[in-house]
Amino acid sequence: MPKTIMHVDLDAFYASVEEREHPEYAGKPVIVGADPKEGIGRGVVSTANYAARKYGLHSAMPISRAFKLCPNAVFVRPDMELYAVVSAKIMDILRRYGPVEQVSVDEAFIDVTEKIRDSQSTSNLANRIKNDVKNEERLSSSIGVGSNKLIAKIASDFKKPDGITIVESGNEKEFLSPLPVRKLLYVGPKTEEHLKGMGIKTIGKLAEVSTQKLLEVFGKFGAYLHDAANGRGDDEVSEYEGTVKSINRNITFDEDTLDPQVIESALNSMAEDIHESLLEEHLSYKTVGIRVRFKDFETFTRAKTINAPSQDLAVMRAVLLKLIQPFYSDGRQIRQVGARVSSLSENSEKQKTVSDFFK
Ligand code: TTP
Ligand code: MG
Repeated sequence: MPKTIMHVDLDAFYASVEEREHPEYAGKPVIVGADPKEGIGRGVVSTANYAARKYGLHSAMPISRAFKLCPNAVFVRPDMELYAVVSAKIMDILRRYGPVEQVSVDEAFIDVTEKIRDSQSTSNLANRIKNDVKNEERLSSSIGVGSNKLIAKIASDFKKPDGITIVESGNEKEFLSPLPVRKLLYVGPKTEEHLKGMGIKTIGKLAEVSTQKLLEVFGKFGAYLHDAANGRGDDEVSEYEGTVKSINRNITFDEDTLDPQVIESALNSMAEDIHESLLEEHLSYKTVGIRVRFKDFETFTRAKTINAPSQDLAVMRAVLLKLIQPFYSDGRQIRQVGARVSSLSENSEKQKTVSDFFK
């Protein structure tokens, strides 16, 4: 029996939360991201509300370009803690309707198979979920429904913002067919180019290519492409995977630098920030990582896993400092550094660290 999976994705999430908190932003373009500094700011746009998107703005665009396109927008710095709190509340709402697998801060799958009797009840249920989120959190969302996660996810993007798209079981191929191959998860610009070279632009065209051929060209990934293009995908909603897998922060320097003092103070402040989130969420980490982006945008990541889960700030700092050392001898100046903890687990009494006793 096919399952019924919903994918819920909040509309312009960070920007919508900011609008909700600041009624004075009503009707204005709102851009959440780095400080534009009158157009010379570095760093990027996290997201923009739909009013700002009319000017061509989007996530990951340099903030300086965003400032040029829309100088009169409201520019705000992200408030990650607030978004995490709102996100947790939304996930609690979704859990009323079935098992939830959280995918990112603003999106989740729900297995609603048990709640569905007919197509009428599918659309009623999707509406109810959207209304709950709207009434309780004053936020707008889009929902996609399908027999597996691949279809549900693509469907939630189909009528954004504030849309519901239901793909009936049996109609998967028909739904995907006209869409560009880029809509498939894991198909990035490189695969897109490759497929274009083979004369394949739409998912429908891709579905016609034999598995054999795709295996020859892409190896194992070819088998995935064949299944995905034919509307087949994973329908297991795993609540375990839904727990937060990592916490990270990034800092873009005002000027590219190789000054250890500047770099290490950035690492320290990110560590403090991450540590605070860990305390709030009652989480411990086992892996600490850094991400270094050089002036020319070449980017490296390094990570170290410690013996036992810890919540300790000093340990995190020490690992970050150790990981950054080799990058000083590269000679290139650094544009951006990131810090990240992963392999997170819920705290138990046993995992308490020395610093817990001195709080
Ligand atoms: P998305 O769901 O991709 O984007 P969105 O919610 O802003 O807009 P919509 O879903 O309506 O298209 O990402 C969720 C949040 O994650 C987003 O509000 C900000 C953050 N984000 C970044 O910080 N950087 C990015 O590059 C992206 C894509 C998202
Ligand atoms: Mg979203």
